Amino acid sequence: MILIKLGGSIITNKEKPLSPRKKTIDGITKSLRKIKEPIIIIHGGGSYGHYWSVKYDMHTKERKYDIRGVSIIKNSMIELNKIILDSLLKNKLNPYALPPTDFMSGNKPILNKIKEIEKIAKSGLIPVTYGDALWFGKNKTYILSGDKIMTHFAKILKPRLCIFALNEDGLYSDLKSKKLISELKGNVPLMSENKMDVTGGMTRKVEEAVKISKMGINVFFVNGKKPERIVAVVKNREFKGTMFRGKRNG
Ligand code: IP8
Repeated sequence: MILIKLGGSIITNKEKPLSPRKKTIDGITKSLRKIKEPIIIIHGGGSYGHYWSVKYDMHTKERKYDIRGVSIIKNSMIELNKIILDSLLKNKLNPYALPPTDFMSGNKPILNKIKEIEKIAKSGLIPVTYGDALWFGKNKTYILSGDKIMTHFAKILKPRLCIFALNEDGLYSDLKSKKLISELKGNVPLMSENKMDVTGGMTRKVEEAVKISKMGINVFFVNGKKPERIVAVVKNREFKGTMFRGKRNG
C-alpha cells in the first residue's frame, strides 16, 4: 500500500485563481498506471481551496467561520477533485471518490472507515480524497489539510511508503542555490512561509513527513512535473528527491 499526496502547487497554478494544470495532472495519472501496488491518492487545494480560504479568512483552527466561505471552499474542492478523477478515468485507472466527510468526524479520523479505505484500494480501485473545509461541531468549522490526512492514514494503515509530489525537486538546504537534500538526517532547515497557503505550505508538509517517518515509514518528496520519479521511488530505483528515512524513536 502506497500513499501519494498530490500537492496543490503541482496540480494547480497557485499564482492564478482556479487554474488547474491539466497537462501535469494527466502526466502524473498516466505514470500511476505503472504502479502495480494498491495506492491511495490525497490531493491539496492549490488555487482552488486555498484561494477561497484566503478570501474568506478560513484557517486550520476550529472557529465560527463565515458559512458562505465554507460552502464555497467545499464546492471548489469538489471541482478540483473532479478534474483529478476525470484524468484518472481518462488514463484507464479506476478512482473511488472519497470526500473527507466519509472518514472524519469533527477533527478525528474514523478508524473503521479508514480501514475500509484500505480494502477499497486492495480491490484495485484507487481511493481519492483531498484537503477540505470541514464541520467540527458547535457551529465551528476548520480547514483540514491533505498533509494531515496523510498522517492520519499512515498511522492507521502503515503504508509501505508515502510520497509527496511537489512543484520542486524536493527539500533544499539552501533556497538560493537550490541544493537538494537527498536524505534528511537530523535537523530540518528553516523555511519561508507562503501567504497563499492557509495550511502552512512546505512547513506543514515537512512537519507531517517527519511525523510519518517517526512511525518507521519512509517518506519521499519528489517533483510531480517528473512523474517518472514517483514510479522510480515505488520501484526502488534511483530517484531525484528527498527521503525522510523511516525511523522509530528518533
Ligand atoms: O492543500 C487544504 O489542503 P492542502 C485544502 O493539502 C483547502 O493543505 C480547502 C484549503
